[in-house]
Amino acid sequence: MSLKLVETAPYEGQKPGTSGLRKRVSVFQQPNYLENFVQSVFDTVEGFTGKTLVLGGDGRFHNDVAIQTILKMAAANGVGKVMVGYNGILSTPACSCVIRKHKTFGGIVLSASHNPGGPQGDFGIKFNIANGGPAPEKVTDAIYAKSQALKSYRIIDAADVDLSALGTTKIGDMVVEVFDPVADYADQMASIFDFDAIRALFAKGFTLRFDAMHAVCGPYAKRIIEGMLGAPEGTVIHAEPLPDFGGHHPDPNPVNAKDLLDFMASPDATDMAAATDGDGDRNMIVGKGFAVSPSDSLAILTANAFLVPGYAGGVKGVARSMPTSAAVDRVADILGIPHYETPTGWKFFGNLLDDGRITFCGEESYGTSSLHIREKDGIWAILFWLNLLAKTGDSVGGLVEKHWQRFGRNYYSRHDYESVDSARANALMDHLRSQLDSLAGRSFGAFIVEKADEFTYHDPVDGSVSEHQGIRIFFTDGSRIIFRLSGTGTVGATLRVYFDHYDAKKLDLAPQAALADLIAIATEVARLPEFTGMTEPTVVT
Ligand code: G16
Repeated sequence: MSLKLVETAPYEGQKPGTSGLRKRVSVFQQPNYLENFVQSVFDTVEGFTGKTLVLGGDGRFHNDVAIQTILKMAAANGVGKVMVGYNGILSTPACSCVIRKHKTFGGIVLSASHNPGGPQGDFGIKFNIANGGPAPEKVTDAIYAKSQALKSYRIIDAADVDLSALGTTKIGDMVVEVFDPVADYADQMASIFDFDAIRALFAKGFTLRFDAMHAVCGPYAKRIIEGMLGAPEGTVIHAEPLPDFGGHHPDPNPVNAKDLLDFMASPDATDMAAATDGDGDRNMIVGKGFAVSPSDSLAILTANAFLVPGYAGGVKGVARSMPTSAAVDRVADILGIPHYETPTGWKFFGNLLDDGRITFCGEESYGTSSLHIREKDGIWAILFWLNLLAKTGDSVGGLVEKHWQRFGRNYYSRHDYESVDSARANALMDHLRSQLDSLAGRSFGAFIVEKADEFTYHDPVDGSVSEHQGIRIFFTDGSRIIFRLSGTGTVGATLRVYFDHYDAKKLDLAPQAALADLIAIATEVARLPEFTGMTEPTVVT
């Protein structure tokens, strides 16, 4: 085994987006591309010599190749030990759990999350810090700066590690431990939720369909839901992680999990259905005939947290990303707890959680979690719902309706325009910016603009400032339209337009109908067809 210093040259564009560096697999397969980024991480973070790192991914194509490279580079850079998931598998929430439980220096997650996989699909890499959460912007900015001036990387010439054998081995002086990626996470879930009550629910004949979308959650859901909680075998479908996710798009939303929604609208529907994404941090909850809005899910979990043993001590506060509906704010106001509004990106919740300000946080993009880890957590959210159903004896639909009756309803939807030409998408945002000073006071039918701005976040814990986090139009009745460009896409630009409209009395409208006026206003103000070249969004959530 010998240590090599390999000369390299910077690649443009290795700037982490909303959640790590995500590119086409073919981009990552270029000589030294992954190596450059990994060396930039080691050159940026300090104090890892002799310490432990956690490593794993969602099993997508290139996962295995990348893991072997990272192991050899970790050894060459002086890491003391790497804990790597069996067969390279480790969900994002389980990685956060393991980092925290074993007090490691940090971890590396290989995933492009909900983006498609396979040789033609996407790949990604993300560095998580010692609190178990994604590296904050100041760290990712520094990694990017290093990548743009990189001249060489360090790697050890060694044989590949057998990831299909649990136990320890060595590369040079570095210990490699191939560990069971489910065990610690499953223990944590059992310590939060009332597993006895959920077991009793299944024993009474309650039915669930859990779609793991051939992504990372299959082994977790099999062991926890079918194994520990006694749900019948076959409850978890698409349970085997596949490098191309079986050709599907592992994004649990009404478009990419349409089969699940169709099933739940059929006479064969189970009592509840749920799906998780590529790396297991997103979740979708489905009742008979409808999907629960992620913003509502966050609000409902917060309002009912007292039914879950892990949160019986109370809720300190809540946070949501800015484009997420204000449903949880109403719950927080009634509970008398603070609520925070952060930019899109899970990394912005880290300080609030570490500072003890919040118990729950969530996003409209199908992410919900709590202070138990520092990532969003798909299976956690599903277990939370099961816990609520077990304790109340209610249905998914029943819980949602009762919530609206008590708090009113935030009609909410997100419209995505995918693969828009980047220059045109930026021109659209500039066009909106140019109107910010003139929109206030303008009437659009019954809607009057109260103010319009571009969201800047001032982190209340460390004082950091994040600018350009979305353009917001507020109306006098409390409705909002938000425009932002996604930071997770890999082809062109994805424009996201978010709609939020509150009604305390009319609770049973179809969301797109309830939001029709706001949708028309957005189309006019942003000249959507002209800039996007599309007359309809490609995804509606
Ligand atoms: C990531 C981030 C989330 C964010 C989502 C969408 O999720 O962790 O915080 O809400 O992307 O971001 P954007 O609107 O910029 O595409 P994931 O599940 O992809 O890691």
